[in-house]
Amino acid sequence: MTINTETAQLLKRVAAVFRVKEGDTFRYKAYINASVAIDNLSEPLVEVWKRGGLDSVPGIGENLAAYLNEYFSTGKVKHFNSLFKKVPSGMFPLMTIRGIGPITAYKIAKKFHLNEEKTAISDLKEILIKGELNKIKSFKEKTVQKIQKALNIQSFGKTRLPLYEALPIASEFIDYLIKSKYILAAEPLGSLRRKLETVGDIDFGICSSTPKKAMDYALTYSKISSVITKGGMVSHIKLINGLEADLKISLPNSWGSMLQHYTGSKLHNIHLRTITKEKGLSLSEYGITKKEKLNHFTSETKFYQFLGMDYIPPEIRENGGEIELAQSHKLPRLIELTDIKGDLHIHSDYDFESSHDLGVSSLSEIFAVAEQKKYQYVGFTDHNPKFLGLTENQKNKIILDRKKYLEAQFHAYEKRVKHRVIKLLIGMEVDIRTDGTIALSEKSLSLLDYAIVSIHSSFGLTQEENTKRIIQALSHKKAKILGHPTGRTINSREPISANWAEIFDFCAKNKKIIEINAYPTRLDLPSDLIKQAVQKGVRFVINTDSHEDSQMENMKYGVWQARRGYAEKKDIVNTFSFENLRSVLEL
Ligand code: DGT
Ligand code: CA
Ligand code: CA
Ligand code: ZN
Repeated sequence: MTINTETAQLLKRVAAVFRVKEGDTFRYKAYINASVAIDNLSEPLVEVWKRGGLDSVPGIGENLAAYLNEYFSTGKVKHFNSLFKKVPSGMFPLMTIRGIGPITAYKIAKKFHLNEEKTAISDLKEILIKGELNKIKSFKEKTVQKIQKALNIQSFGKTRLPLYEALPIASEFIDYLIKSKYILAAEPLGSLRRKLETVGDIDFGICSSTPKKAMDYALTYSKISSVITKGGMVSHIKLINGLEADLKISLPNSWGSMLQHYTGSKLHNIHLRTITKEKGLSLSEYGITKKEKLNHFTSETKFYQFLGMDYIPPEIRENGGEIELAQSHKLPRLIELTDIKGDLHIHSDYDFESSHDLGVSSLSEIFAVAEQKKYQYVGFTDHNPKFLGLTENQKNKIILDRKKYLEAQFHAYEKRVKHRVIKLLIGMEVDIRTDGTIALSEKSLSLLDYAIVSIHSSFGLTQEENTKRIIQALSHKKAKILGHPTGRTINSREPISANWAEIFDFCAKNKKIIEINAYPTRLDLPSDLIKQAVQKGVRFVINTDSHEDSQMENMKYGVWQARRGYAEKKDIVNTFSFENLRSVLEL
C-alpha cells in the first residue's frame, strides 16, 4: 500500500466513525473529501508534508493538517485512535466490500461482535452461509443478496457447496423438523447423505402419517426465503442463504423406499432399476412392484434384502461395483468413526521460526479433546523450521527445544491422569521441495519419531516431476506418511498431476502410509484414488491436520472420505492399537 492509499484509508475510517457514532455528516463528508483528494494525489503525501505544503492540498484544512503532522511524525494520531475505540474494528474491512457503507458495516460488526480486522470478512462469509445476516431486523432481503453477491458467495449457484458448509445448514433444518409432532423422522438425502465433497442442493426426506400438516409445518421454517413449488408430498424451496432444497414426504410404511430412492446416486438407481427390470420388478419411491403388487419397505435394509442384496452404505452408492458386491454378499465393512484410535497430524502452539503456519492450541488442550475421544495416541507434526536463513544447528536446536516443550506438558498430563495414558508421538510435517529433496537433514529426521512429507509449493510441475519428487521424498527412512497427497483444496485449487498408480505401488512395497486429510476444505486423497490404493493394499492414516483443538472434530469428514473409497478398518493405521502402530512406524 502506498502512503497515500494508507492515509486515504485512515481518513475514510475516521469519517466512518463520525458518521456512525456522532451522526456528524458534516465532518463525515469533509474527511471523505480529504480522503479522495489524497488518494488522487500524484505525489506522496509525506513529501508534501516534508516541505510544509499540507495546507495546499485541496480538502485538507488546518485541523486535519495538524493531525497529519502528528501522523507523519509519530506514526499515529491519538485522537483518531480514541475515535476507533468507539466501534468494533471488524467494521473497517467490511467497508471495503462493494455495497457496504459505514452504517451497514457498523451494524454487522456490532451485532456479530466482529472485533478483529483480520477475520471480519471471513466471519461475515460464514454468517451469510448460515443465513444469519437477516437477524439484523433493519436489513431487507435485497441488502443481504447484494452483500452476498459482492462477496461472491459462489457456493450457491454456479459452484457446488462444500459438504462442511451444507451440513450445519441441513442439521439446523432437521432439528426444526423433528420438533413437530406431525413429523416422525427427517433425514438429509441425496449427495449430502452420500457425503459427497460438495452438494448441488439439499434433499430432505420427511416421514409423516399426516403429510399435509407436516408440509405446512416444514414450510413455515424461518430460514426459507421462498417456496418455489408447493405440493402435497413434494416441495421445492429456497433458503435465505440462496441454497435450494427439495422436501419430500413419505408415509411411514414406505419410508425405507423413500430414503433409498432419493439418496441416489442417479447412476446407482438407474443400475438397480435396469437389473431388477429383467426380473419383472419396478422400483419407485413408494416401493417395489412385483406382479402388479406394490411392496412397501419401512427400512432400506428390507428394501435391499427384497432384491437379494446386502444393505449398501450411502457413501458408496455411486455405481462403482457396489451393487454386484451387495449381490454376492462381499461388500467391504467400511471403517467407522468409532474405530479411530488417534490422530497423527496435529500442529502445536510451540512458537518458532516455522516454514508455515503454527498451531494455536497447547498439548494440554489437544490432549483434553483426545481424552474425550478416547484416543490412545496423538502425534504432533508442526511444519519444519524455515528452510532458508537457519543453520543446521539452529534447526536441530528448535527440534530439541520443541520436544522438551511438548514433553514437559506431557509429563504434567501423565501425572494428572496416571491410568489410561494417551501416548505422545513427536513428528514433523516436512516440505517436499521442487527437486524432490526434503526440508530437513537426516540428522534432524533422526530426532523425530516420524515425518509426514507434504507438498506445499510448486503445484504446477509435470506428472513425471511430481511422481519423482514424491517417491524420492518418501524414500527417507523416517518419512512414513505422505501428507494431503494431491494438494487439492475444494473449489479452489486443482490437484497436482502425478502417476498415482506408481506412487501407490511404491507405498505398498515400502510400507509407506498415505494420508487421508480430514481438513474439510482438503479431503485429500479424493475417493476414487483411495479406492485404487485400497486395491493395491496401500495403508492409510486419517488425520485432521488440526491447527487448533476444535478442528479435531473434523475427523468424521476424513472417515466419510475413506468410506467413499471403500476403506476398511484394517486399511487405516490409526485404528490400530499403539503397539501395532509403533511397529508400522518402526518405532
Ligand atoms: P447434487 O444435488 O447435485 O449434489 O446431487 P444429488 O445426488 O443430491 O442429486 P439430486 O438432488 O438431483 O437428486 C437427489 C437424488 O434423488 C438423486 O441422487 C437420485 C434421486 N432421484 C431419483 N429419481 C429422481 C428423479 O426423477 N429426479 C431427480 N432429480 N432425482 C431423482
Ligand atoms: Ca441434492
Ligand atoms: Ca435435489
Ligand atoms: Zn500441510
